[in-house]
Amino acid sequence: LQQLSQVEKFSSVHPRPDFDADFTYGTAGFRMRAELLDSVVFRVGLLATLRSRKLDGETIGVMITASHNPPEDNGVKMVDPQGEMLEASWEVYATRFANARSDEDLAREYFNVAETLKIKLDAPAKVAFGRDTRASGPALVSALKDGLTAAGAEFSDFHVLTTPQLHYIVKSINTARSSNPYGEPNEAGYYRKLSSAFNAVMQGKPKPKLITVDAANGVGGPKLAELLEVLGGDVLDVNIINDDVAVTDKLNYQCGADFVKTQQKLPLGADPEPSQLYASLDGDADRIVFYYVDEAKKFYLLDGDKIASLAAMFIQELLGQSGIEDLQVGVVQTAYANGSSTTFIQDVLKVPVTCTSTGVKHLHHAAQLYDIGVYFEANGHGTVLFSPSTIKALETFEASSPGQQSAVEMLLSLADLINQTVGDAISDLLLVVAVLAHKSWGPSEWNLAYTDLPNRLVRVVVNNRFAFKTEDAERRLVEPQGLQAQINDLVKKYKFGRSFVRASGTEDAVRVYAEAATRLEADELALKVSELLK
Ligand code: 16G
Ligand code: ZN
Repeated sequence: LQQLSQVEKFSSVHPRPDFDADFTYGTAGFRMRAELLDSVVFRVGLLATLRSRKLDGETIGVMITASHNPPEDNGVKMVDPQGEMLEASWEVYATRFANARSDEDLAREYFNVAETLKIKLDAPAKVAFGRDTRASGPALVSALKDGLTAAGAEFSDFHVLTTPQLHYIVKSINTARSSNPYGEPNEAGYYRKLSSAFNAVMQGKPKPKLITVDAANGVGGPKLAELLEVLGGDVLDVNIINDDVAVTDKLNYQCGADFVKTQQKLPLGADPEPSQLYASLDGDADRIVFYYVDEAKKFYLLDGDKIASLAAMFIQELLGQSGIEDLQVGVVQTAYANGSSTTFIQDVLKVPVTCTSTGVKHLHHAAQLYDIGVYFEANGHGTVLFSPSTIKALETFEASSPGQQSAVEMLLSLADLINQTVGDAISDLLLVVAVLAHKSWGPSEWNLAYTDLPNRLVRVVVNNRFAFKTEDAERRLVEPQGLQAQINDLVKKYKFGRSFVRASGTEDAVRVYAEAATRLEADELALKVSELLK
């Protein structure tokens, strides 16, 4: 009960702002203008402490970032012990905490959650946290520390990190004393793990051509530079552009993965060099897209679907060479995946594809059902998960030829190279570079595997986006009634036509996606479906 008065006392220093709407812990945690977040972050500190207590003192992560949002925004999200997103049932508590009207209400919510979940308030709790480079970060970190102090958690401040680095550290802390530690639980350990895996995968391969990486003027720039230093100068030539984190207004401005994916053009500061490989990270380095220009300076995007196809192809080939027969690689996508990528993966690679709802947690969980699950959103967030039994099968496999042996070793090195907790732009960059080196491919050869169907994404503001209910991984509307039938009638008229409508989880709008055989038809289909919503 002393703790409850502590909670109230500290909370009075972090009052809930005047804010008409409710705060919601959504797919990306809480995210909004930074000046509204002080009380929210304080309260996340309280909840993270309870979550750690609930899980017998395992370390919970808290990341302060707003990813690709503009510099004046910030956000906060919790990381579960194995480096996964917060378990969905706790999102409700996060939302309730954030919306408590007064200090007393908050203390009551705190007590109620502890009671409902039978959490002992004197049990030990540990929380590890980090932040991106936003100017509002340090103040939010102090709010978080106050929350952790009020609730009585032990905490470690990892300062400025990429989101995937924090996920890595959380998993590493919690597996440190297990028979299978994930890695050294600190930043240096992250660089060492990635660089030794990359060196193993690249053994005997020539040094790749210069790569230009746009770091969105975010945390990925300095962190990639640190990794390259650990790798050593003669392994990889990377020209990092948009790596100014000192001028915080430059973050994500005309650059970064989201800009390049949505605008389909080069970021600020990139000189078009034909056939060179380019990549853009987002503001917290958990998303990456690649691209290149041809001799005529025409721009080609290599998005998450292209990365998934490349990774699945390489892994499928290695499994074939290894002689292991009972391991299944599968790909997980969302409805936004380009139809050509799905066809290519299923029909050419003969790899099964699962479609899930938008949002990393859905893809991640579906990928865990495969022995090796490749998941990517078209926007460039994704990773490849190797199940524990797959790792065991690889480690104990008795190869009957050197070819089999090297394929198995390669798969094991890939499992170390690829962040097993969450999509990681830096790790995905190394993965793509390695696969291209193995195939002796440049970006245009990679792009040739399949040709994207022309597509169009339209944002439509409607009266009530919650009226739009979907099924079948968001591919079909069940409400408003009758609308899906009208969409179907339109789609039928277009060659390779496909279209779906879903409410955004991050904005007050509905999104319409359409693809068809030609650019004009894709645009027209998107427009016509949008008109149905008015
Ligand atoms: C969130 C999701 C992202 C998804 C996006 C869709 C996470 C960590 N992030 O940013 O995966 O692509 O929402 O946005 O899950 P939308 O609902 O506005 O289309
Ligand atoms: Zn991000």
